[in-house]
Amino acid sequence: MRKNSKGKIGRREFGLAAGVGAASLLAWPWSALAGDDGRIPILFDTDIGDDIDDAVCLAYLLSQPRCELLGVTTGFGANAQRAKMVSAFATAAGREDLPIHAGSPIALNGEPIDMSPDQARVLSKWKHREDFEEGKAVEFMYETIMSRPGEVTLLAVGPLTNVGRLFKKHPEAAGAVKRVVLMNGHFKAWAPEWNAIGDKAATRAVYETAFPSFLSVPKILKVKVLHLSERMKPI
Ligand SMILES: [Ca+2]
Repeated sequence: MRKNSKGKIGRREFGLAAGVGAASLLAWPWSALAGDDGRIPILFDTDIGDDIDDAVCLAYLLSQPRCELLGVTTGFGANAQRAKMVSAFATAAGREDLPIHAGSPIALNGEPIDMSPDQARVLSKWKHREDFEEGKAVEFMYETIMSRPGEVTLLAVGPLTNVGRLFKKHPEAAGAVKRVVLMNGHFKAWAPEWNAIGDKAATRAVYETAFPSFLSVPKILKVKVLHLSERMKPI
């Protein structure tokens, strides 16, 4: 369990924050983001495997009929393991076809990311793919965005290594996304936020990039959107 300067942070707190990110995306500006078929095309970038939040978010996206989940990318170390966990969710949801790609385990400043996902210990109990190779996420993100210019919403709920690499390597992709939505930052002075400091260079790269539309959901917002819990019940 991660800690900040205020002490231990509960799993429910993290889970709710992730749900907020997804639910905010799908509930709030939906009509403006949806395609002709009424669904929102989404690329989901995650560091699933530590706290429960990203798993809640992924389950929500897989179960939400208004979401056209184009693919999932994993980051923040042990990324093939994290991709296997995404695969376990996708398989359980009947989405064996879901494109899943593992990111590079190297932060944008060149330092290796040494994080291993606690939840990988239960992988043996769940059917999943094994054929994941790290370092494939960015090109998949780029090709997906450029194949549908002006349509794709990129949702990231972990440290921004993959997202930062994407827009550093392919700056033209920044103008081709529909919207970038992050669960990132506090926007208060009391403590740094995990996703923001997980790869500081990548965070800087993303916040310095201009997008057609950009939303960063701060963790503190979770306390203001408890009413959205109704939307989480189908999970
Ligand atoms: Ca996360």
